[in-house]
Amino acid sequence: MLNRRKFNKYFPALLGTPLLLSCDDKPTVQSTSEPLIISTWANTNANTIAQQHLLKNDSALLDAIEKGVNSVEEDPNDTSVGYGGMPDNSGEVTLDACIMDKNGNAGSVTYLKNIINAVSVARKVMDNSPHVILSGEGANRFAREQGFEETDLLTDVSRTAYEKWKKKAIYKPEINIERHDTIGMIVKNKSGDLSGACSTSGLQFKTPGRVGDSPIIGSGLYVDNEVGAATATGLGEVILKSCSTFLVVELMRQGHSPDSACKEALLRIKKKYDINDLQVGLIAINKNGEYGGYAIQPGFVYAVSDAETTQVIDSKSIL
Ligand code: SD4
Repeated sequence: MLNRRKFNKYFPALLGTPLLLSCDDKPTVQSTSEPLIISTWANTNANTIAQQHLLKNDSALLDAIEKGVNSVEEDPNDTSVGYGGMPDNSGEVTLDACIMDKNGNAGSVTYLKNIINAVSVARKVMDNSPHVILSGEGANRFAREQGFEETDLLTDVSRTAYEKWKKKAIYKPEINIERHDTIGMIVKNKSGDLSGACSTSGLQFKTPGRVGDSPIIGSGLYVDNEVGAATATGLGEVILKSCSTFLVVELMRQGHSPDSACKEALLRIKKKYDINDLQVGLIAINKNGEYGGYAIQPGFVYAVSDAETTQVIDSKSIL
């Protein structure tokens, strides 16, 4: 079947999408009108919110990203992020998030409890503290000082799912079945600047205290305003051990297209680890406004918006 991705690949001229060749000679896709916003999974609503903010005020790059990501954190139906996120094996929801700007500044929270907008706390860490990462009770204390309210993040749906899981209590991350919809969002505005953010409740039924890739700069998110930006989703443990998003940006610096850089970073994971039972999805944009994504397994999608359109793209995969 000729899906949107294949159509884009084979008929770019018909879409007014220029075909570009990078040093790796792979066709890649370039946005036609900026801002360019791409997010992991089908987070089209978050993209649209960011897009509308940027169309009103192109320089408010971080506000646009924060508001887009907040919408997913506040959505009870997204069981991998914020309110309604799945708990750890003790029944508690704990959140990881980070944000990185065009100047290389970053803020992050790990193991945050009872606060819906983890990415907003991460932004405060970046803006209002001398640190990059605040964790656990220290992150909560800082958030309270910054005026954030605490609330129960469990919903009836996530509580029931936890009670059901507890009967057997077997921890096993599942590929694309557990709603893998951690949001990583990376953006290039009209002025050509890059920034990004990532927010998650992590893997469901994880061990209390577990921190994944999402709040770690260079693993779940990396931005270099000279080169490009990348963000990740999937099994955080292998992403952490591979510094995957830092690697993607460095590969783009060497001339790889976003698609090719994401693929190469996944092949590095494949070299060291048994990847048959795990999923990782990577997405990237470069300074020219080219974007791409790649996953280990089929089934990963990402949302792409420019000034006019939003589409969900089926990612290519190495398996
Ligand atoms: C983690 N990478 O905590 C996250 C999980 C994820 O969609 O992406 N879920 O390991």
